[in-house]
Formats: sequence, C-alpha cells, structure tokens
Amino acid sequence: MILCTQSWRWYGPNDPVSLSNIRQAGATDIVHALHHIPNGEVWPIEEIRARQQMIADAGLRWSVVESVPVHEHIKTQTGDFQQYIDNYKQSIRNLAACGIHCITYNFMPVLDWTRTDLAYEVEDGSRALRFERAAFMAFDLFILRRPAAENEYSADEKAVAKTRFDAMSDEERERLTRNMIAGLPGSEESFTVEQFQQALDRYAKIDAEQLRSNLIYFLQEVCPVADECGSQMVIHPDDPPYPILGLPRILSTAEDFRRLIEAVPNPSNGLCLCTGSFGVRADNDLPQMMREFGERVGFVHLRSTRRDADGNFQEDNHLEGDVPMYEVMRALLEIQQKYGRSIPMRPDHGHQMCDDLERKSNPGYSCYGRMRGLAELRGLEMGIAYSIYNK
Ligand code: DNO
Repeated sequence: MILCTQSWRWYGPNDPVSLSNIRQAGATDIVHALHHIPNGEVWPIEEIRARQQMIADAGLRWSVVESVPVHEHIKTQTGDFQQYIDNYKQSIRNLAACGIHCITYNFMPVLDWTRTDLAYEVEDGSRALRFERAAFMAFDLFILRRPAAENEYSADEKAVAKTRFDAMSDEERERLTRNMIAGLPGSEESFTVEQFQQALDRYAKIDAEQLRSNLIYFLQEVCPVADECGSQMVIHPDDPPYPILGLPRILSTAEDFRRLIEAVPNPSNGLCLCTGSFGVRADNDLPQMMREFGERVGFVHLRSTRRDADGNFQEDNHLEGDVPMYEVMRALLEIQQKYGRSIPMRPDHGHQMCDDLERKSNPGYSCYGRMRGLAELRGLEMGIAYSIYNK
C-alpha cells in the first residue's frame, strides 16, 4: 500500500514556523525555495546544498521545490528571456545534482495568488483568506483605475463596486491595495500602484493564446533537460482560476492542462494539482482530474474553498467547503497504487487560529491551521487506505 508523502511548506530561516514545529506536526518532507535568489538567476549548487543540510539536520527532507519562479520576460517573451530560460535549465540541473527532482512553477502573469482579505473572521473565531468580488472590483475601478476596467464590468457590477468603495475607510483601502499588490507569501513580485499598472500594460497585446504559446515554448525548452535529469516540472493552476484585471489565464481547467500535454508530451511536463485553486470553479471535477492526469500529478496541494453566488470565495477547513476531499483522497490513493509511487502532498494554507491569532505569521501559512489540516488529511487517508487496500 502506497501512501502520500506528507510535506509542509517552509519559507526558510525567517519562517515563524520552524523546522522543529514542522517535524512535530508530523510532516516528513519539506517544500521549499531559495527565496533570496533574485528571480531569473541560477540557483547555485552550494546554496541548494546548504539549505538541504539545514533541513536534514532537523530530521526532514527537502523533496519539492515551490517555486523556481518563471521570470516575467519568459512569460511575455521579451528582453533577456532566452537567457532566463537557460538559467532555468541550469537550476533544474543543479537541483537534480542535489537529488531534488520535483519543481513547482506557475505561469500567472504579473501576480501569483490573489486575495482581497487575509484575516476574514469566520464563525468559530479563526481567520481565513478570502476573495471578495465587490472589494476586488472596487480596487480595479477606483483604486487602480485601470483604463480598460470600465468596459469589462456590467452597470450592476459597477454600482456594487462603487457602494463597496464608498463604504471603505482610508485604512481599509490601503489594506486592500496592499493585499492585492504587495505580494502574498511565496509570490516573488511586489509593486506600487504605478508599477503595477505598468506591469499590467506589458500584457496589453498578449492574449490567452499568445501566453499559452509562450508557456509551450518555455516547456519545449526546459522539459528535455528535466527529462534527462529524471525531474518533473509541475505547473500550479491559476488562483483564482479565471482572468482577472484584464490579464490572460491559461491554466484554470482540465482542458487547459490537456492542451498543455498534447503540445508538450514529455514525461517531465507535470501538474501540481491544487484542489483549492481549481476547486473555485464548479466545472472542475477534481477526483476526475486526479484520475485523468494521474501519471502527471507530481505534487498535490490539499485545500478547500467555499464559493457563493456573488463570485466570492473563502478558504474553508480542509474537510469542509466545496472540495469533495474524501473523493479527492480516494482518487489520490488510487493513482499512487496504479503508478506505484508515493506523491508528495501538503496541507495547503490553513486558518489562523489558537495561539497563532496573537502571533505574526505568513497569511495562509501559520502553524496550527495547517497542523489541523495535515492531521485531518492524514487521518482521512489512513482511513480510506486501510479500508480499501489492506486486505
Ligand atoms: C499559494 C501558493 C502559490 C504557489 C505558486 C506556485 O499559497 O500555492 O504561491 O506556490 O503559484 O508557483
């Protein structure tokens, strides 16, 4: 019987959640990145080794990279993009030389994941990450004042956004702006409002098909190297999984990933199946995606969201909300038996709760919420596994 590799994201020596905390939470493997290396530069072997040693000294193993970021010039195919691609190849080789073979990345333009509220109080007193559509539109129309936004929303939506904006204090407006553009944990970019508009402008002539073709080009370049190294590139889906701020999106649905593997069939072209991101769309059938892409699923983020009819969503407890976690876990167990390999999963995000409410932590990445998530998920996994496979 093959079970998941239980992993945990660690942001490095300054992460308020220490390696020792992580070990006590029960994870065995670490998901990590060299955040101090500027986006686009090669990750040197010595730096990788030093981190690896630090993690090993704590009794853990660094097995997944999240992420080696893809430089904006690669996404837009401008400037020194070819050099950045060459650097990326070298980072893949260097990581492989250290025995690290799973590399997460995303191809979201400008922004990584996006939320309007990082401390939304839920009924039990814990705090969750939330995407509120009215606040998002208020930011777009009245704070950023993006020129094209006027034509992209209906009259009703504009009215909702205006009411929301008028009701916000200056402090709330500032906080919303920060949440939107200052970079959430793990994002490698952060902007002022002016810089942000300039970054959006770089996509003025890039539609989804152009962005997709830039992604395909990138993969055609790096996948042969990853194949040779026995490594896998796992793409993280768009979060949220639809176009925002006039930016194109190309990895929001099963069909998007299908198109990607048709274009680049190399075995190293893999998927980071993030149930929280894909799960915001009701038309993404998560257990089905797990089965269909099984061979290519190299890494799994387990998280649930709860959406409503107004286009808002918030992060829910791992076993609640819209993600059918039992079915997802069952499918994950099935593919592991079928392909004969353990897949790393991590409890993705978690509510800020208990003592963490008084502590400074990375939004979504505090200790107790993820510990609760991991505990629930590993229990769910063991329950399913023993009732099905342990004959
Ligand atoms: C958020 C994360 C993302 C993810 C990147 C992968 O919590 O899931 O920041 O790490 O998109 O490249």
